[in-house]
Amino acid sequence: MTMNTAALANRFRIAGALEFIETKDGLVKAVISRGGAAGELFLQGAQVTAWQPTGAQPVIFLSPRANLAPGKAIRGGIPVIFPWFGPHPNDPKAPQHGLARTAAWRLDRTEETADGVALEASLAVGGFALTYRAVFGDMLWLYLTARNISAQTAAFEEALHSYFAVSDVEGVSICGLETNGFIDKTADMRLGRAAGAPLRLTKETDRVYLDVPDRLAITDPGWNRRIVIEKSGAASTIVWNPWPEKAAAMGDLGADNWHGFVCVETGNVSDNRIELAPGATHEMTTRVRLDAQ
Ligand code: TA6
Repeated sequence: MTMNTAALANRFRIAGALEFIETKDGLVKAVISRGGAAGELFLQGAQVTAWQPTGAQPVIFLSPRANLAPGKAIRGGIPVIFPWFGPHPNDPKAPQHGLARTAAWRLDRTEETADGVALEASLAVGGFALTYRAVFGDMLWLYLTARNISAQTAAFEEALHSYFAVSDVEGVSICGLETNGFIDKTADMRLGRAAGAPLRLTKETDRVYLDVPDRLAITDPGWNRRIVIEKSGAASTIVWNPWPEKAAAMGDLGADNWHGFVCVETGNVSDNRIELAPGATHEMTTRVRLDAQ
């Protein structure tokens, strides 16, 4: 059951802090503003598409060519990837990156807290019950909980596929992965060795890092800031930028938009996938904040 925008606003709006609007193609998004901080979340996919703390440049990138239409994956923001990451393991017809990002989530609760404006949504998918809480304030807090509602032990992969806005992807460096090897998706899944230094992107990059530390940072000299990503319950990090050639072939991105973002994704994928007994739950959290350089 989907509620129309008016009914949603009636039930969930918070005067001066949270409103609901509908895009021309009929998608509903929550628009958050509080004490100068701003944010957006689409109910389709429970997808954060904007977060900007007071007085700062945007932290989340949304492609200017993104499809904002029902059933289409939105290019940018923070897609929620569940219950599989990448191509389906044995069904080539199944959509890339699972079902949650194009599904209609149900909004369950909104509130103002000391940390910011919070929205809670839920979705039943693939034998799991998901709840997702996003809190928009001076920091961005994300909590994804999965409960196995089937009668069998079951496994899933998950990721918060965050597109972080940067001044220039060729100028940033990523700290926290110095001692981790990776699966290189640009080289037939070959294993890459730990670099021993912060990661700089110099070409198309698509890497899965396993068993990573709980704190990473993107240093951006162009905007004189660091985006700090702290997480729990998430053992994998994925780093991605398609570079110009692949970006040009993506209708919802284009060769003019690849420079302004880097994906640094929090998740549990590949050997870090999660297995849950019936009735068991798993929570993955991410907190994003800005540090001056
Ligand atoms: O997270 C990196 C990745 O898995 C890449 O392989 C690339 O395909 C990217 O996701 C985007 O996937 P999408 O299905 O949104 O085009």
